[in-house]
Amino acid sequence: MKEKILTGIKPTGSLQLGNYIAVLKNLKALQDRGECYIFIADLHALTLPIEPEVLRQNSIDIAAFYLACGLDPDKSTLFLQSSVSAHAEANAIFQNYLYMGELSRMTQFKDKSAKMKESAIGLGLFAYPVLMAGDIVLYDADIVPVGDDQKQHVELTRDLVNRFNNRYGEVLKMPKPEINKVGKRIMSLSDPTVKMSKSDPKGDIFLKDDLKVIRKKIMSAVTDLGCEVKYDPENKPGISNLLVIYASMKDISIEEAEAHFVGKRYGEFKGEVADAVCDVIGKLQERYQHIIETKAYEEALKKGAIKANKVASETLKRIKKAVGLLTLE
Ligand code: ATP
Ligand code: LTN
Repeated sequence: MKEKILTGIKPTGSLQLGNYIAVLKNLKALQDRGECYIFIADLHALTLPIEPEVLRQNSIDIAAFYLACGLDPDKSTLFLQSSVSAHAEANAIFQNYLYMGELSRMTQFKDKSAKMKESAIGLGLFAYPVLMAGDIVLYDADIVPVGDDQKQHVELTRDLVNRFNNRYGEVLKMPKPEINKVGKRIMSLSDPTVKMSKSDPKGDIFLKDDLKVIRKKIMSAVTDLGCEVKYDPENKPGISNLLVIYASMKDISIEEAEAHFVGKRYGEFKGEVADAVCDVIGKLQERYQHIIETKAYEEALKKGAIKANKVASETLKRIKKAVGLLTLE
């Protein structure tokens, strides 16, 4: 039996290099390895205020970038979360098996709600991991490739699966997070102590940035004291982040990247990092542009929705039966 692999990105903003390294870059290899369910977490994007037109455009962009990275709609299932109503139904059931205490300990919730008035924090933001747990178990996912920041949510899904299966028997499949060894958390270029993130675009490299802009951002990235190109995240967070980016673009280890830059100065180092990023992103942009022009994402999303609905509704039936909801055939 092939492994089932599932992951999603929420269309909250323009895709950035961290999204590429954590998910997009690995899509082709994942697709050759197992049965892939790759989606656009558009319901999750509603957990913070967003303009309807922006949400629509971002969703199209993510679909196009998935395809540009080599996702083949004949091999993998590409879909919009909101096209599969089982996600909302699973959410209604699973909200009773995750608790306020554990949800309030989620780092993402704490970060995103920190600057908000309590009276303005939506229930959806708080319950974000409930919907996410449903996304994962509906497809019996074995593997969930994500960046480091999402690990906690997948761990909570594992807790839910344990809790649910202890109560009702072996109903849900136990998923496992899978995180890149190199590039699990890409940091901002202007402040290497904070994560690069599409909704807080400070020092981000966007996949749609003009290549000249990307080069400029890298050349002016914050570096550290000294002049040695060395991986030392504690003392040299800026240089270490750029080394990780370089290693990810070249598909080499950090040690190999370090060895390549022995004796080179920061300026030369940054120039080579910029070349590596522009090379990868430039080619990606060409494929993306073609997909946008031909609207190839439309057919892919329609086809994916049919397959995803079929799989998810079967699992949902199993879940409903387990808890005692009548499923009349
Ligand atoms: P937002 O800013 O809206 O929270 P985001 O940029 O953090 O968005 P997500 O949609 O939350 O992106 O994440 C998509 C995937 O990219 C997830 O697997 C996430 O872990 C990963 N990811 C996001 N940012 C980074 C980063 N800086 N480094 C590595 N992985 C990342
Ligand atoms: N929370 C994730 C997006 C996401 C996801 C998922 C990822 C929603 N559901 C299921 C993996 C599996 C994020 O912020 N990137």
